[in-house]
Amino acid sequence: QEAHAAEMERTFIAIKPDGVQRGLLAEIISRFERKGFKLVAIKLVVPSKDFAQKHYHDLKERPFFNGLCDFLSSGPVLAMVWEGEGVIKYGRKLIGATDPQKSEPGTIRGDLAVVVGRNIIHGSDGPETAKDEISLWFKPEELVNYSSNSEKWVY
Ligand code: RTP
Repeated sequence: QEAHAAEMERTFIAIKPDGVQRGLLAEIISRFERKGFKLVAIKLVVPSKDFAQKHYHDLKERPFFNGLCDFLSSGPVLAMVWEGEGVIKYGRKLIGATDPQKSEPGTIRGDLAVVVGRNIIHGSDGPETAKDEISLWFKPEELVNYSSNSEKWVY
């Protein structure tokens, strides 16, 4: 069972300061929970600007990089790790397109956000980023190992 948990796919999901301030935590968590994914780590943090720059290092050449890092460090962020088969790709699907004007209704951004600079949530875009982001935001001991049920229909 431990070996199984160690191999299970994980992704980093963060509710950005706009999502926290708008009171959307329960709504967003509930979408991941109801899908059947398993929460293995969660904490509320105000990242420093330096930390935000580390998180978004891939985007440092983009014109919006500075504003984006200011925004991410402007208030509490709910950092989470979710686990389950296909959770990286399907997590992105639940989240919807980066620009909420293009996200489909039914997705988190499609239903709950309007502009790209305030799109309420972040999700890792692939296995490598997921690994990097989980280790940037969490210490190994903050990832909780537990079995959510004894059946196989929930991860
Ligand atoms: P995320 O990493 O937050 O899940 O978003 P993403 O992969 O869908 O989009 P990415 O291109 O990695 O951009 C990261 C975040 O930067 C902000 N952004 N602002 N034109 C703009 O002002 C602009 N473009 C992107 C968004 O908050 C986006 O989520």
